Amino acid sequence: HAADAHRTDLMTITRFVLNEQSKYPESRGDFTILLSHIVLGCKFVCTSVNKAGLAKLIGLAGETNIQASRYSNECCVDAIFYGEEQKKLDVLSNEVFIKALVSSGRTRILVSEEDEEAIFVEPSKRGRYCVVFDPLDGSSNIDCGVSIGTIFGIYMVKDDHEPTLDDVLQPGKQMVAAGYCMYGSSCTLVLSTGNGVNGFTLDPSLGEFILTHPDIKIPKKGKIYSVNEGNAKNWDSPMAKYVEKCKFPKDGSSSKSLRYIGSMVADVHRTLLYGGTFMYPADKKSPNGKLRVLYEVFPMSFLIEKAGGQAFTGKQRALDLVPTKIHERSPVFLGSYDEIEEIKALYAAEG
Ligand code: AHM
Ligand code: MG
Repeated sequence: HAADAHRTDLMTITRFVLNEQSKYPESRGDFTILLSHIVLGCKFVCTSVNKAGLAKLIGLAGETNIQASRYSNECCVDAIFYGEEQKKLDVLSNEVFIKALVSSGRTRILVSEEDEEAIFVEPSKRGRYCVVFDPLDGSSNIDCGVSIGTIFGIYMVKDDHEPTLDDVLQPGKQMVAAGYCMYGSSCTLVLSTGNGVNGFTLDPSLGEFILTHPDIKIPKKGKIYSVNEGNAKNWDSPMAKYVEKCKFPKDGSSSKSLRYIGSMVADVHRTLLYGGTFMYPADKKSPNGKLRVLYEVFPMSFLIEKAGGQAFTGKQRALDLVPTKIHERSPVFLGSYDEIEEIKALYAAEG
């Protein structure tokens, strides 16, 4: 009977968030509407990512479909590009999210990794939420079909003042929600609205995200470390010591495995489920690391903390950072609670 209920009583992401929001009597349903627009963006990008490999196969990349149709079956081309000029996937994803977010009527300021400037939503379409996002992260993995993803964080603006950049230059701990969608072997959306972290998998036949990973908790310890070790010659000493310890532990524990995809969403997803650490440290060449505070470090740190892990910058709790520019970078160490404790101790020791 239980299995039956499971098959016929589907917990979709919308139903899940509606349930959560009903705990707050002041809730107006705005968040649910905003989220459903984000979900639409994720579904669209998922479909586009899945078609991208096929487009490559028939030799379309970088060409309009008029040129392309010279080489291949026209009907097939139209089916893939809806008669539009082909856009690069990251550009296309950015457009889709911006249009979905603005048309929700629930947003005020948008910050995208793809746009130099923040987007201030026109007054007639304004709402209470500011959304910071990386529409398609992991660009180096796009062309070879490795997992990539969308990352987003959401702030709520309280009063009805004129929006200013300060509305989004807020520490990550002020976010009301954060999440990512991974375009991998399946399409998985992981979300936290403040209490716990939940994962939903797209059922392509229904076009709905179904709750598949309820109440994700990151293991307290981990057996995996994840970092671009090619940068090791430029690391600082606490970082070098931690990785040395992962490889040659002196306390009798077994050495850790290295896993690094180079797609933050995929690397963080694995870290959340299996435990361990994901690190993009500062190094001599990039004193602030590589990853962006607002739409990469904050949302992922928010999720990791809500799942029971920790996120650290090398100096402080990542979610305490106060960004001064929308595209600011920060080093980040995130993962299992005990692993990050160790990294914090190594940094503290060298003050
Ligand atoms: P991108 O925004 O250009 O895709 O860069 C971000 C990505 C992250 O997904 C990933 O964690 C990191 O860059 C990998 O960087 P590197 O290739 O230096 O290891
Ligand atoms: Mg990025």
